[in-house]
Amino acid sequence: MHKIPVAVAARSRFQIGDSIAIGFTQPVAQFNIKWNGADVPGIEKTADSVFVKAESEKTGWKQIIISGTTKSKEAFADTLSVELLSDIVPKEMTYSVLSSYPHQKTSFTEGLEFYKGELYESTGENGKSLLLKIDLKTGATLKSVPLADQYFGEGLTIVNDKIYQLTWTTGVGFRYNMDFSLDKTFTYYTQGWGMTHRDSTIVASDGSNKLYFYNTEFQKTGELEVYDNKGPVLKINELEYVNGYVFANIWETDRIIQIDLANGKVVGTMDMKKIIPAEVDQTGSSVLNGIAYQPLENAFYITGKNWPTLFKIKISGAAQRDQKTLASKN
Ligand SMILES: [Ca+2]
Repeated sequence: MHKIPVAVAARSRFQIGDSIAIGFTQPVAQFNIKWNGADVPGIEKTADSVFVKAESEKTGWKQIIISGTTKSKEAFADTLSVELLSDIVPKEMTYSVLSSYPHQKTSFTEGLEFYKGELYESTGENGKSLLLKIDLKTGATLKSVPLADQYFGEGLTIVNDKIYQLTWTTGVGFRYNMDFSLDKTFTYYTQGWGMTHRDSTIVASDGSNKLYFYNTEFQKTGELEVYDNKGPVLKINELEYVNGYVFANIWETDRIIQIDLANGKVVGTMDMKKIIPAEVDQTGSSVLNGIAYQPLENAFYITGKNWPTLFKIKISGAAQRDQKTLASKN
């Protein structure tokens, strides 16, 4: 059945806090509005429209259901999907290089993380993909395990002495023990891009604007849509969780963004163009990718695919979670 809707909106994209105008295509006797399944507290009315305030903690797609009866006594129920953008402008972050270390040019970096002070890396490309433990000072391989040729290695994270590694398009991931012996194979239903974790919740990206949450058995527990004030931020790649935020490489750009994990808003953005080593072919696939946070130094280590260098940097201007607020909420 195809029916002309009674309730309509002129557009679907709004910022959090905006007033969403809903018009009626015919006279309405009475109506009720649900915002994501809940009653809407404040509805403003004019002669031919109602206004719903786009109240939401989180960015992303929301649903408005308007049901009621027209003056010609016909019942109606219309659904409007609206996409809520962030209501804040991301702050420009800056960095300073503290030191630089060698990075293996054969490593097509897809994951980078410190665990108990030691550096681990996951590399991609079919037939060349590896899980690596790296000597930070020399860049040399301390331990490695290859992936079978059909797997293109992607994100890496380590939780409770288990190493998790994604693959790009096969929907298969690997969990290893700290000696690199295979502990378990798991599956998921998106592409595999970047990975990090908050406590024992694994956070993964798939090249869209979404972050997916998994438990340590890799069962999905939730997802988050990431937006700045202009729209969805696509191609979220390698990830690093720090104090309530996720820092992420955006594929095929020289940018790292800071995402508030509580609401999906991009709070910071940083141009890394100047850090790209001179010998890196910027027309190819050798893009910035790889962020690892070292809490003991409050420093980030960043590199790129096939880059000769791993940089230790200090980031300035990043948003900070109020630790007191965090504590009182828990
Ligand atoms: Ca990382």
